[in-house]
Amino acid sequence: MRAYIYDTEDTADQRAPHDTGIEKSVEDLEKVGVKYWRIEGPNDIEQIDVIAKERQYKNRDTIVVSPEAMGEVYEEKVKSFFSEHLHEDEEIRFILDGSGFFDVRDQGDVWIRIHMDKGDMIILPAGIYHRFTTDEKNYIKAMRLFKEDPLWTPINRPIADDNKYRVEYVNSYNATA
Ligand code: KMT
Ligand code: NI
Repeated sequence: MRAYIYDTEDTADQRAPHDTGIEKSVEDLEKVGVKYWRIEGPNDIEQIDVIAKERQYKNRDTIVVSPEAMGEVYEEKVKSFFSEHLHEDEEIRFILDGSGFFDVRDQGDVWIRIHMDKGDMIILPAGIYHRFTTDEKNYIKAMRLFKEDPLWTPINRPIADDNKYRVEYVNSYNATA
C-alpha cells in the first residue's frame, strides 16, 4: 500500500498514477476513518476470518476486474467504479492478486489516492466519498466482505450530500459537507 495526494492537474487516464509525491500515512488515513491492514502469509484467509468474525462480516465474494474477466464491458465498468460515490455501509476489500487505486476525499475535499496490492486490506467507512480504478496493469482480484446481504448501491455525488450516512460521517470526521 502506498497513499499520496492525487494530482488533479494531471489529465492522464484515471489508471495513471496521478502522483504528486506528497505522501500520506496510515495515521492520515485513520483521520478520515479509513482502516488499513497488511495481511500476508499462508494463513492470510484465516486472519481475514478473524477480522470478519470480530466485525460481523457475514458474507463475502470474489471479484476480478480485468478485460479477460469482463470482456467488452471492462472499460465501461472501470469508468463507473470511478464516479465519485458513497455507500450506506462500510466498503471492505482484501486484495488477493493484482493492484488498483482507491481514492478517498479527505476533510478538505482533497483526493487521497491509495495504491493497493496483494495482501492489502482496507475498510472505507459508510458515508465517505470515494471511487475505484484499476491501475495501468488492468488487473485486480479482490475479496469483498459485507455485514449482511451484498448491497453495492453507489450513491453518487452530489445527490448523496443530504444522505443521513453522509451527515453522520461529516459530523464524526469534520469533513466538508
Ligand atoms: C468498488 O466498490 O468500486 C469495487 O467493488 C471495485 C472492485 S473491488 C477492487
Ligand atoms: Ni464504493
